[in-house]
Amino acid sequence: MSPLSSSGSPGSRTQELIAAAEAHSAHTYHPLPVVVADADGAWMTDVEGRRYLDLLAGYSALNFGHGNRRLIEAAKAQLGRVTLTSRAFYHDRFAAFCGELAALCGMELVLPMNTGAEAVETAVKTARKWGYRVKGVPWEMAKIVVAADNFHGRTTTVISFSTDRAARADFGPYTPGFEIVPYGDLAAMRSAVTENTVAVLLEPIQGEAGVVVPPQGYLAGVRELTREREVLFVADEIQSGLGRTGRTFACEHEGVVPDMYVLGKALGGGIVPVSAVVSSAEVLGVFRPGEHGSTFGGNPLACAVALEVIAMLRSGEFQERAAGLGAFLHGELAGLTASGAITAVRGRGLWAGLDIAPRHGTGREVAERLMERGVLVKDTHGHTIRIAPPLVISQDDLGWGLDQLRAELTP
Ligand code: IF1
Repeated sequence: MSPLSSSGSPGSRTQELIAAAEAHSAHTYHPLPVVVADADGAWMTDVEGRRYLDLLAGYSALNFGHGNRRLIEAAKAQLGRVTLTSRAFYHDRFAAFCGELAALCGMELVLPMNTGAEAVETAVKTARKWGYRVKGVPWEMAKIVVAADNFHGRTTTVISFSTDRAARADFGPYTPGFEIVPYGDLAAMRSAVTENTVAVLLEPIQGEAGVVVPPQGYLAGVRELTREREVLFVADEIQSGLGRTGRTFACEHEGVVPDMYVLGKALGGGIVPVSAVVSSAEVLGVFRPGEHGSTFGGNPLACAVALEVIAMLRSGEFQERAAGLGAFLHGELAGLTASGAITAVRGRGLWAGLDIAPRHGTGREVAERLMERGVLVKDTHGHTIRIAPPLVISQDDLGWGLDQLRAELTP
């Protein structure tokens, strides 16, 4: 299925392009040595013509696969009409985008942005303003409770409440106003909440931490606590949302509806960056003209693509695929766990974090060897690998990818 060169060593074109990229870019990443030139569905082709199964899907930004026909058509049609107006004017896709995204979320108002980090920043500003103007928290006293090992983006404020050394070490001074508690610990969360707490900001499943699913009842407990204490429950569903876990939102697995969804990644269909904060009129209604915005936020191209994404999610087809393929994925991984090659598997739906037995090397080393077998995954934290294929992947292709993993981890 994957016609890879038998040597698996990078070709000269690949080496050339990597050297040139490293010569002219800041070294903020350590990519696998593959240079992609083309992609379709769950497959990517590199500059040497080698094919790879994409089991990362742009960290869930490509939930609908590479080159998804419906999404490409929606983008193309919009490219021929109007692509940018700025928010100084209305455009004819804006109302539908806001209305339909709000409806998908069961909420009232939408505040569109572009990247995930911007949407998280927007959520922070919204919660603070709501805290001062609605809850009545004394000025400058607002506190937001977050979880250890979170990943919410890379702006200076967002890294201020990161616990990851690399992500924050040299970038202070830090923004105050955040309280960090262990993830999954409801008692710790309860003690951290005070009358000045305006929000609890959580990933319903922690992605970067290694696809960590909180203990059963945690999200529901946070919901109850935040309701009791008049605190906003802000769910960062940037990675977990929009079908990945087998539901539209990961919060649904515990029957929880937060006060605010923070969305990104897959909302842009893997074509354009589209993010948004979605909430009630009481909460997002705090903003007045001039208080927040973005040149590109809610632009016509973004709205056109996102509208198609929303329409695709409305059918439930992708959530169902994620649930079905997810059951297959986790069944196969359970087999590998039983064999001892994997020491732990976490996740929900078509999303898994696996801890590789140390005898097989680091996650990075396993990812490099899988690359040579035509499978692309991404490591995190030493011995963990995450798997998040496009939701359009066929079960055969996924099975083939897992065969490669099994072959790699079987002596
Ligand atoms: C990178 C991780 C994934 C996110 C959640 C906000 C953002 C993200 C829950 C910010 C972004 C990314 C960014 C990417 C790596 C990646 C990631 F490993 F860091 F955690 F997906 F697993 N909230 N996640 O996951 O969104 O501003 O990037 O649009 O290279 O930093 P953004």
